[in-house]
Amino acid sequence: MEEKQKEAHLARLAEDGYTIVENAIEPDFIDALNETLLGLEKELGIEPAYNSFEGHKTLRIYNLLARARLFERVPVHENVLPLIEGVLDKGCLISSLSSIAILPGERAQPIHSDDQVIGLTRPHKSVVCNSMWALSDFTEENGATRLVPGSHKWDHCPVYGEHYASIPAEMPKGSVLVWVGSLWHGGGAHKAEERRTGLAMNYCAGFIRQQENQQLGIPLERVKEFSPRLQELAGFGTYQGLIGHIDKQSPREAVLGQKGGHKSIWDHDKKEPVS
Ligand SMILES: O=C(O)CCC(=O)C(=O)O
Ligand SMILES: [Fe+2]
Repeated sequence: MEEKQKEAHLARLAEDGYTIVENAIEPDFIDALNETLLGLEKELGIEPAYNSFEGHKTLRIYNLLARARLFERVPVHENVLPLIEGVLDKGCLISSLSSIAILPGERAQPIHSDDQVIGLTRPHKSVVCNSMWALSDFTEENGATRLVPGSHKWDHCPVYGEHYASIPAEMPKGSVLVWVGSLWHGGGAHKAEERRTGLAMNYCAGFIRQQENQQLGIPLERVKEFSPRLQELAGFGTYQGLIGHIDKQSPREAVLGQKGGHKSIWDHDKKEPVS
């Protein structure tokens, strides 16, 4: 992503709480993701969660990095990750990676903000930044994510189940919606025929807990094959050379047995002993 384009997106994220990157994802990658997700839905026998938040006619598959290697390209995508790093910082982490397919007849998800469970006094610096990859077109009729622009600056969270004025994040297949964790939003009602498929690629700051436990939820044999950057994003590095260390090593070194170039924050002025 070009620097100028990135700055414009970051300005919108700061002001409105969200932005849409059109033509962000390669069409053949989108096709492969759709095919893999349809296969996983069958293989895993995915059913709706039957609750008001995850939906009664919505199919969600969690922990996708443990499911197929294709998903390893998602968290590091060059048209999305720079925006996340711009909002959080380069020490950001994958919070969760799941698919959300909304099927005909689904009701609107209650408006919420993704960081409200953390309970920080609002407004606050972003500690969560999420994205929704449009694996199909997103339209008002098929349940495009609803947004309350500017609500990330408000000092309170929405009341669960209450109606709020919102706009649909309409976008063509291959686009990515990015929003900050405090923005009020929710999945839309589905009143059309074709499923609305999204990939929820969510990130958090490197100093808070990830929503999906990546270190225990992804087999280590799989993590060993991740790129170094993906290993860091999954939480196998440390934040600022400190948070997440194991005996002053990063998890990558201590658990995966890989060289991580990690330096403890305390060793910034380390000198060899004088004999
Ligand atoms: O499906 C969507 O459009 C949004 C889902 C969402 O916001 C959530 O599950 O937290
Ligand atoms: Fe959400």
